[in-house]
Amino acid sequence: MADYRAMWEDLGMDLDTHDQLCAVLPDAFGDTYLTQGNRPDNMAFYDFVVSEIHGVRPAELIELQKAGGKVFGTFCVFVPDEVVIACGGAVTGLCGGSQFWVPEGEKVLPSGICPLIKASLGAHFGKTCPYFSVADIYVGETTCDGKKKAYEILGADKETYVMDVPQMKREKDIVAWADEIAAFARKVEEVTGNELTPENLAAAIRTVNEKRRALARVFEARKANPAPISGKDTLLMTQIAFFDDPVRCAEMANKLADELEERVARGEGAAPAGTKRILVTGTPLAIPNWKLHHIIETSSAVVVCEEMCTGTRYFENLVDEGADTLEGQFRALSERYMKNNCACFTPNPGRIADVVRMAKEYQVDGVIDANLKFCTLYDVEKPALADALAEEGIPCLGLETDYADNDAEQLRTRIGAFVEMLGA
Ligand code: BJ8
Repeated sequence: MADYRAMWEDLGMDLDTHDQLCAVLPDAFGDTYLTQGNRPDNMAFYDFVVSEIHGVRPAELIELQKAGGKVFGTFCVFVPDEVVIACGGAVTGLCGGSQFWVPEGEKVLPSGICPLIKASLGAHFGKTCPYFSVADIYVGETTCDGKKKAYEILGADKETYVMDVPQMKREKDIVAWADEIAAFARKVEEVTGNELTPENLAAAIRTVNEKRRALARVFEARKANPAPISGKDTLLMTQIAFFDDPVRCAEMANKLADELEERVARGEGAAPAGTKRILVTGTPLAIPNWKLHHIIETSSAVVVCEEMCTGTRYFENLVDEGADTLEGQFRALSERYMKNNCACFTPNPGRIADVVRMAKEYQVDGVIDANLKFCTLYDVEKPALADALAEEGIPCLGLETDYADNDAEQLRTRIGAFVEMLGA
């Protein structure tokens, strides 16, 4: 990695503690990623981004700020990037995916809260993540109790705007979410100093739709058997999409998709034909949480789909591009975002239907339903999902894990037995 110490110092980061994080990441990435065989050539871009993860993109965001732009840090796929982009701002994902940040988070949160929330607050308060430091404002959302309350703690330290996500999917909820997007738009105008117009919002909607189409092409290629790319590599592409410039993200994903389509035409796989195909569903896998995929893919299986926010929920469903008034565009945004089947909704039959549909489309041999410890929302949905899959004759393994490595061997044993059972 190039030398970014001066930049990190200017951002007010804790350099000594941050050095400890920088010291372990290259080995973790090398052991998990660079040991894979037959990777697509276009993964070189994503490998480079990881090698510079705390340098190159934060430096770009600082350049944007020098030119008068603002950076919005987000924690959930419900926040409509389109509104920020339309006003000349940038969006960066902030969900913490490393155990490194958890102890710092536990200083301000109870320990019985999900590791994603603890790691996110730990990254903020420990001053060891440049994305938290560079953000001008955080944007939270009322999806789960843990996050809702954590935003109060974050908000006492840095401006945090919270969007009120409806908990049901009735017509009045879609109207309410459109109103909430309109209120967010006023906040974005205030922060950026730029006016939101039907023209700049239409352009931003097209930009983000292009990114969704590009990511969808990569996933489409994974439906082929043998799978042309590993789950680990696809997960990395998706994780980086949360940080990257949306135009570049689409360009790089399209290049990767071109290569994968050629592989599919040649019948070339990242794993040999006959490798057991797994769909993973559940809570998001924020970077650098690669534990589950790594265990699955070193247990004679390949992950071919993620039904999660670091997966299909991030790109499925486009925003209708036909509206030409802000009111119509807010409605179109609301309709698209409200199609997300997060477990925060009640009832939430759409997620179960999605998993069953995708299990067939991606020709999977089995489903792994994995949630982060203390995530009640996804935990409660487990039995209903397992029943629906059983009715279709699709094997399902339910797991609960966190960011620490101390359950890795136990997970390996359970996943290994599951994969072996798929072959029996
Ligand atoms: S739309 S999945 S990104 S809320 S794992 S913090 S739910 S206790 S991350 Fe999520 Fe938005 Fe939903 Fe997606 Fe809470 Fe559960 Fe933790 Fe979670």
